Amino acid sequence: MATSRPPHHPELPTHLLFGTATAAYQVEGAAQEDGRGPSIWDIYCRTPGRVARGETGDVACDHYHRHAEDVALLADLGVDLYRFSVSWPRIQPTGRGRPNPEGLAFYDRLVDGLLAAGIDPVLTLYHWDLPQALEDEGGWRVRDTAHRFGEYTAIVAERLGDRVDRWITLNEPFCSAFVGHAVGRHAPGTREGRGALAAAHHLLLAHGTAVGALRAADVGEVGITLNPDHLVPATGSEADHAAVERARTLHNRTWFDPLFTGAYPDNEKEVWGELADASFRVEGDLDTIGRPLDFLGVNFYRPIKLRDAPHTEPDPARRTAVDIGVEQVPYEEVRHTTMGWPVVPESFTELLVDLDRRYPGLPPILITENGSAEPDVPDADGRVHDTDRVDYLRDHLAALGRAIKAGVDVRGYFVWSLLDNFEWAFGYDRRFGLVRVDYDRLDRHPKDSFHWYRDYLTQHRSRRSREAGA
Ligand code: IFM
Repeated sequence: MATSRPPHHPELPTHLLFGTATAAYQVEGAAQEDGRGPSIWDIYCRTPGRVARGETGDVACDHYHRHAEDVALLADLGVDLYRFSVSWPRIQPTGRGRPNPEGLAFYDRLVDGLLAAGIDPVLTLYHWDLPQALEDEGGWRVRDTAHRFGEYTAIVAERLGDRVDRWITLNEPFCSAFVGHAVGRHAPGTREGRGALAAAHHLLLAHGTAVGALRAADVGEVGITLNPDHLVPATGSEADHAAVERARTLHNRTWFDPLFTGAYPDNEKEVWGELADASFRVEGDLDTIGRPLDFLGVNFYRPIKLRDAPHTEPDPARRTAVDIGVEQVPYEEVRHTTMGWPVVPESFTELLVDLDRRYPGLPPILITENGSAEPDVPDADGRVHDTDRVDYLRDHLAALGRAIKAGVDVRGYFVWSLLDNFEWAFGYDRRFGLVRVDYDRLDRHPKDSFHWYRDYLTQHRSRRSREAGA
């Protein structure tokens, strides 16, 4: 049966706010300027073999110097919101002690520029760039890092709390804990069992500690950004279903259960065996972690299909936290982006509806990232006709509309990303931007998707004003 295409501009409820997102290490550059200290990503990038072609965030998009130009692009695009992250080692070069005035001054300039352009800033406190000095003391494996994060949060809140209305504590702690400490594909790049689980716990504790600091500073709305996965069993077999449940704990429940139900997942022993001893958890931690939130950020890109598979490491004592006896199975017959990710928009609806049903007390949702990496070959005039990205965005917005119709409370949506940028271990050749960045000249070129999103936002805003006037 032929599936009908969603309209070119799917109409979403007019209360929805729209934006784009970036993160400090991926766009700022100026890595050694104005007192910024090294982060774990600076060190990871310099370790041979870790990042494609040995690329680093040293220069990135040079947003640190070109932020005014980037704010002008956002104003031209017509977004309501812009999500960016603050670089912890720009504020506290060693992760502790007195703040670096030049670091704070940079975010003052950025926030003031956004507000002057009529754009509301949405600030993420941690998008993976831990000060290396804290990593040298144990990083997220140790409890003290959560307290350091609380102090850093208080500094940023004191400085920017009068102008920033939406605060996100952590971006995708799943990646920090497990991709960083168990898969080893992100900084700090280790393959651990218990260390990764301790990192997961201390990230949650850092989040709760930061919520406390943000409430004390009386800032606006506070939330966290998670990247829950839509997990699909490869077959109807019991074994594949059980594999999906183990993966659900690794990917989703580790975060959602303590944050929104006040308990740790009840199947941890089955997932991690003796690694789940959890002696790093202290009584009272769940109360800190579960402090009420004003919104939940959800990042979504693609579903994951899984099957049951033997553990890769037979000795349980030597297993990493991600060796849970599951294997990813490729999606056949759907388009894949240059990340190798399958494009399955209906899984976006399914994920959101599923989360809504599993966690009845969830706060309102902001889709804090959604987008696609595409080949983006410029034509002879340097223009990028990224129709695949436009299709991706349109189809995911339509899928979001279906989730909202099914009762999910969504308040905002951000395209990842405003600019092509440093895509972590893949370096610069995975392009997610609405705006092409020429990495030799560092100039910016809006792609077709930029113009499409601008038209979309214009229509959305005019429907909004019509409704307000009606
Ligand atoms: O680029 C990343 C971002 O930093 C976190 N979410 C996923 C994006 C695409 O991989």
